[in-house]
Amino acid sequence: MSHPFKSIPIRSSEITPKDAYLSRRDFMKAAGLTAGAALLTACGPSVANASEGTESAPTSSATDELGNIVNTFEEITSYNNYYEFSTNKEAVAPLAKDFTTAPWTVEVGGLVHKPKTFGVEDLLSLFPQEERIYRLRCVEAWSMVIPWSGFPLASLLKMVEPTSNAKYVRFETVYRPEEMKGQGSPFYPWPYQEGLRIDEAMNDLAILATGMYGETMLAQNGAPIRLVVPWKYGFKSIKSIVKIELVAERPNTLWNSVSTSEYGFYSNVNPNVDHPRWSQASERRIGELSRRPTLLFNGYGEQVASLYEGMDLSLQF
Ligand SMILES: Nc1nc2c(c(=O)[nH]1)N[C@H]1C(S)=C(S)[C@@H](COP(=O)(O)O)O[C@H]1N2
Ligand SMILES: [Mo]
Repeated sequence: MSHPFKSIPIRSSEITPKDAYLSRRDFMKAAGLTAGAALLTACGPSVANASEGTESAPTSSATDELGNIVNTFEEITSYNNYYEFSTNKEAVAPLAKDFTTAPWTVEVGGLVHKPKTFGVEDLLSLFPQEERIYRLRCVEAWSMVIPWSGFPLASLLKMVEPTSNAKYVRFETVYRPEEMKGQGSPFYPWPYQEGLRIDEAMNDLAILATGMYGETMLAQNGAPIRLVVPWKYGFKSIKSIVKIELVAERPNTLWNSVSTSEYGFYSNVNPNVDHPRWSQASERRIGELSRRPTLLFNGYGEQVASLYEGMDLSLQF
């Protein structure tokens, strides 16, 4: 079995600011920049560790399996789609700054034998956290490469034992309009919800992410826990999840309710099926000047194409 991603098992106790710093330093090295430049651009509390760390740099969190360099911490945390806070990507981070992410529970139920409500800290201790460097391709035709930490969604689903009637998985974001002013907007059917077919949800590429760049996830990226489904357009990767429900029927999704003809249930990344209002053939990688071609299934076809055997990929949007 070939794994497309660098899967580095890490225990949460091992995730330190220093590791995160080293990852960023590796990135700067890969980008041909000096240590001084790395210091100036490194974000967060890690700069104090700068003089250490010649020993045991992580093998490299610097590129994905295709050789794409990871985006900077700064890029990943300052350009966000999170409509609960704002429709302006640059405004999300400041508005999400004081969002309460603890305590936090995730209710897992529906068509399962063992429904259970988990505290996020339970999930962190039950399931070993792995680093997964994934491309994120937004339906708006921009993309990033992001070093998540998290665990396979399948591990959690197996624990609650879905019944044979469970055919889909439905996810729901927290509804907290006092803290999330965007939820006051009548244009969207809050709370945000998303869904996957159960075999998609069981695919090893689908993870629940709790961290990014080796650090605890920041609110703008969907803290404390969010879905990441890297072969689908970014809006499937729902943030700040409080509920996961196994169901028999295909669930509604926020974007499909808003515009059925533009945002389908499957929404697999596909350069050959244009959005009604723009081409999906290419994308703008944040931090790069020229566009690059978009890959079918965002480059993860080897792992996921079999899920869609016999389906007409031009219709499934
Ligand atoms: N709850 C919720 N989840 C969401 C969104 C949102 O507005 N609300 N935006 C989606 C979109 S369109 C994208 S591209 C990704 C962006 O994730 P990032 O900001 O961590 O890069 O989150 C997705 N998950
Ligand atoms: Mo998106």
